[in-house]
Amino acid sequence: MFNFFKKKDEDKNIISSGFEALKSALSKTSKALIDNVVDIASGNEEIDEFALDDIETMLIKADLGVDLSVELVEKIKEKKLKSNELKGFLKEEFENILNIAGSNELVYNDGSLNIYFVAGVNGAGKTTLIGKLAKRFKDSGKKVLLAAGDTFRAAAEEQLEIWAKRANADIVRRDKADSASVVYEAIERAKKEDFDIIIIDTAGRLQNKFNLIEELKKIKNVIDKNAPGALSECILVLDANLGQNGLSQAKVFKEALNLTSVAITKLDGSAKGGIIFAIAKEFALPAKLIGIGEKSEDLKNFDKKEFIEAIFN
Ligand SMILES: Nc1nc2c(ncn2[C@@H]2O[C@H](COP(=O)(O)OP(=O)(O)O)[C@@H](O)[C@H]2O)c(=O)[nH]1
Ligand SMILES: [Mg+2]
Repeated sequence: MFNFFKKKDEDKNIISSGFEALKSALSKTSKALIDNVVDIASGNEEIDEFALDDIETMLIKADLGVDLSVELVEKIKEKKLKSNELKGFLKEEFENILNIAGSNELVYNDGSLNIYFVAGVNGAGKTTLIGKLAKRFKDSGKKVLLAAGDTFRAAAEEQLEIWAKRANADIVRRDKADSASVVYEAIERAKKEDFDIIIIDTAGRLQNKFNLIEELKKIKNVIDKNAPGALSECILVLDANLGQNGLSQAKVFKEALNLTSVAITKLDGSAKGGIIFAIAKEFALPAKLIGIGEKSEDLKNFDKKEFIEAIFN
């Protein structure tokens, strides 16, 4: 296992310009999560009951989830924190939460087939994320096959095909076929032609929860049966703008699938990026990828330190 997208020292300039892009994408999240909360209390006095109530409200509003917000406020009270200690406290807590959720490195096993199963509701940004990821893998010399498993909407397959062309990746597409059979075909082809990677696009009709979950489980079984051990990541894609709804979506998908990570899309301009902490805390699911725009280059590895720096500074 190694980090596929590890930064090299000579890329320092690229990293710093990437950091600026991240910081600007996260500016609203940073305001909601840090500035608005820290501004409630000022000076070096102990934070009083009234301020604690306001802090709790602001944390919930910043999409940290009720449980986590209440827990943080309890700690502030217990520790008898002073106003000027609040920012440092939050930073430490957020770092701890992310650490507990586990590694943020996308799993990639060199020398064998790697399957990335991508799930999430319609519009979350799955197909876009797959397109961006395919391009990154291709650019680093890997043989990439996309499986058009969202067979419900013809437009979804076309969209994936456009990304496949852009990335110069191969695609298995069978209009209106059963998604599990598309995945089966992709696995057979990948084995025969020695592909390094399959990325599976899936449907996300949450209106028909039962059917959706059955379909996803069926795909999972096809993978386990025909390519045992090849499933490198089962990724849930969440739109950052959903805030608290993201938590209920995560619950549904976690019940159906053995998720290994989340990808948070549309962080650019969203004030609800705090969802990353709520997901880490509530489901012990690490974020591994983040989307900060619609273009190929707008996919970033989730880097804890960088993320925390971007929202705290
Ligand atoms: N601003 C922004 N838009 C995004 C991002 N990721 C996806 N989108 C847009 O969100 C919309 C839905 O994305 P799509 O990949 O089709 O979602 P899917 O239904 O889950 O496959 C498209 O218009 C994308 O261009 C992102 O990180 N930032
Ligand atoms: Mg799609």
